[in-house]
This record gives sequence, C-alpha cells and structure tokens, in this order.
Amino acid sequence: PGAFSWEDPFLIEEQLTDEERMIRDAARAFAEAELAPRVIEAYREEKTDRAIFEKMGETGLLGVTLPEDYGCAGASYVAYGLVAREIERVDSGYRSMMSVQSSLVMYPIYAYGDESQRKKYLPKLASGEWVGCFGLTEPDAGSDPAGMKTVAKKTANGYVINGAKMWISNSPIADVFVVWAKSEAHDGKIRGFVLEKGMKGLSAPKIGGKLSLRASITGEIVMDGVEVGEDALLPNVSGLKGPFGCLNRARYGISWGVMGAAEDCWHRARSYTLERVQFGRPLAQTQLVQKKLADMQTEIALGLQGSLRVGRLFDEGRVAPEMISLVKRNNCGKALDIARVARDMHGGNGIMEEYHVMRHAANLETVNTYEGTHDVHALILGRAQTGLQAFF
Ligand code: TGC
Ligand code: FAD
Repeated sequence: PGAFSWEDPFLIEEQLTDEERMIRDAARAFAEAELAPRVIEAYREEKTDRAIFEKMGETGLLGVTLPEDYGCAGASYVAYGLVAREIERVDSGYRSMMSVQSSLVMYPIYAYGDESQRKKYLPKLASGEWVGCFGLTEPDAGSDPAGMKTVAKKTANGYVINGAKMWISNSPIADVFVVWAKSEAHDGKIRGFVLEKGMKGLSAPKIGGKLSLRASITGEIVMDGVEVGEDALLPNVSGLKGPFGCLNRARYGISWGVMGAAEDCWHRARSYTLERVQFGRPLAQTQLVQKKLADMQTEIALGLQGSLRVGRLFDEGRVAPEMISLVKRNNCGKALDIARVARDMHGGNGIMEEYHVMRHAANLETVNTYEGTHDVHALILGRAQTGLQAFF
C-alpha cells in the first residue's frame, strides 16, 4: 500500500512541476518573512502598507502568468494558484491585494490593451512601483453589474467619465484605475478605461469601519467629469465579457487562496487540540474533535484537487467559466465553515487575535461575497444545468 500523508492526502505535491514548486516555495518564504510578522497589527489598526506591493514585486509574485517581456514570470495558472494559497495562508486581505493587481489590473491591460498601454503600465505594476485597482461594482450594481450607471461620453479628443464605484480594493492607494463604464460612443456597451491618480475629477475615498479584510484597504472611486484621451480606452474588448474575463482569473485564484486560509485554520485547530487537555485527555482524543479534523482534511484535500484540475485546464486553454464558479463557490463556502469550526475548537482563546482563526473567519465572510457571491455562483451553475436563468 502507499503511504498516507495526513497533510497532503492526495499527494498534490507530486502533481506539481519543479517550476511550480519553486514559485510556491518563494511565495511561502515571502509570506512567512514579510506578511506573517505584520498581520496582527495591520488587521487591528486597519493598516495597509503599500511597500508590500514592492516586496511582492521583488519576489516576482505580481502578474505571474504574464510574459517575461513585461517583467513578469510567464508561469502557469497552477503557479498563480499556489501563490494565492501561500499568501492567503497568512491573510485573505494580502491575497486580495495580489489578485487585484495581477488578475484585475495587469491582465486586462495585457489582454485588452494595445502595445503602448502594455509597455507603459505592466512593468511598473509587475515591480509593485505602481498599485492598481479595478472598478466594476457600484452602489446600486453589485451582483448585477449590467445595471451600472457610470458613463463615458465622447469628446473631441477622448471621453469624459462620470459615475461612482463602490467597494474597490486598493483604490485609496492606487496609481492606476481600470474602470468599466457604459460608452455612449459604442452603443452604450460596457468598455474598459485606464485612469491615473491625479486626474482632475478623480478621487478614491477610503471606506472605514470594515470588520473583515481589515489588512486590505477598500475605497470608492468617484469620477466627476474625468477627461481622458482616446489612449485611455482598452481597445480590444467590448461588453461584460471584458470584466468577466478578468474575474475568471481572480475567482480561480481565490479558489486556491481560501484553501490556504482553511489549511492554516485546520493546522492550528489540530495543534491546539493536541495540546489542550480537558477531562484528563487531549481534546484531540475525543470523537467529536477527530470528526471535525477529518471533515477539514477531507474538504481541503478535495478542494485543492479540484482547483488543481481547473488550473491544468486553464493552462491547456480548456477552462469553462462554470468550472471556475464551481471551485470558487465550493472552496469559499467550505473554507468559511472550517474557519468557524476552528474558532469554536479553540474555545475562548479562539476569539483572540494571536490565535488567528477568528481573523480568518471574519475575512472569509468577504471572500464568500466578493467576485460573485456564493448564491450567484449557484445560479450560474443552476443555469448551466437547467438552461433556465433564475437571476430575475
Ligand atoms: P450574462 O448574460 O450571463 O453575460 C453577459 C455577457 O458576459 C459574458 N460572460 C462571460 N464571459 C467570460 N467569462 C464569464 N465568466 C462570463 N460570464 C458572462 C457572456 O457571454 C455575455 O457576453 P455577450 O458577448 O453575449 O454579451 O450576464 P448577466 O448580466 O445575466 O450576468 C449575471 C451574472 C450573475 C452571471 C453576473 O453578472 C455575475 O457574475 N455577477 C457577479 C458580479 C461580480 O462577480 N462582481 C465582482 C466585482 S470585482 C470584485 O469583487 C473584486 S474583489 C477582488 C479582491 O479584492 O480580491
Ligand atoms: P448584492 O448584489 O446586493 O447582494 C446581496 C445579497 O443578495 C447576496 O446574498 C446575494 O447573493 C443576493 N442576491 C443577489 N442577486 C440575487 C438573485 N438574483 N437571487 C438570489 N439572491 C441574490 N468590486 C469591484 O468591482 N472591485 C473590487 O476591487 C472589489 N473589492 C471588494 C472588496 C470588499 C472588501 C468587498 C466587501 C467587496 C468588494 N467588491 C469589489 C464588491 C463585490 O464584488 C460585491 O460586494 C459583490 O459582487 C456583491 O454585490 P453587493 O455587495 O452589491 O450585494
């Protein structure tokens, strides 16, 4: 019989290439050295340090799937998932900073931009010198982004943009804003625009008071008659498939990321219950605790194997958006359950910051909601198997 590894039941490790393991190890070393030591304070004080982007850039963790010509690693989607898993093992907010920059800002500039836009933005975003954000959601258009009100009107030399975006990761510290608007000059179709910090009429106030994802700054984007040239338009995509093309990548990365947070909770719950003695025996020697640990192990092993399969299909050009909905939805929901149970298994200590599990649980509430809520992904999967759309 084969050997059983409790931490890696399906031997995921063996299914990775040498390059993927190398990138994963670099991400893990970075997360342990640079992120773990600062996370408790960053979360408590709601503090986002933009130097983290430069450090991520130095380590080669930004835009890992994009070509080396633009200062990126040219690595696989599996490698991208592994990076998300290592960073989110420390905190979902740090993974959020990385995935917005990589999938929601660099990817659309690469995939939908022209060569001069790629050359202008990608190297500085890859190095972390510039921070990017992605504006799709609005106060009145969340799950239904087709309902957005932001408009771009044609001017003699370009466009004037009016509107407001809500819940935008990184926006208060962003240099580059990828914003989606209905363009009157393109039959009211949704088009992407790249705005820059300092443009007249552009502001990005911080949203304070979040009880989740506190290490990642979130803000609005207010566009009050922002005038841009024709060169701000992303020329190569039109319609909702533009932002969704980016979201496919970010959602896929999240499916790996949340498994990292879940693994951290599982390992902490295991260590804690092995050490904590009640009724004369370690908590880990009770049937209820072992069932909880077995459930965590099972869901994480299945979740990682699913994401790996979707990653391989991504790299082969055979991924379907519904596959991504399946792993995003399931892994987020399972990670949230695991974090809540791990919190419970720590007893009173579970509410304390130094035990980390409550922070993960609070973060995962956001991750279960953004990039398509748990229920919205159920509706996408329901539509795909019944042919009936139940959104409205
Ligand atoms: P629907 O009619 O289904 O589609 C409209 C057009 O879009 C195309 N499309 C896709 N293309 C590529 N990939 C996908 N996943 C696609 N999904 C749809 C579709 O083919 C169609 O194209 P065309 O050319 O025929 O026009 O659109 P709908 O309006 O019925 O959509 C419904 C629904 C619910 C599926 C969709 O709107 C949805 O997924 N809503 C969730 C919204 C969302 O995910 N927002 C995310 C905001 S960004 C964010 O949260 C970042 S947080 C990041 C962080 O901090 O880490
Ligand atoms: P709503 O769409 O109003 O949904 C509320 C509830 O109704 C949910 O439970 C939902 O599942 C349910 N619901 C909605 N429609 C249906 C239906 N048809 N049938 C049944 N139930 C339904 N957006 C960006 O564009 N860029 C970002 O960088 C970004 N970062 C974010 C960071 C944070 C911290 C947060 C919290 C959000 C972020 N978002 C971002 C926004 C995020 O994508 C939205 O919050 C999300 O898409 C849900 O939209 P909503 O909040 O308007 O909720």
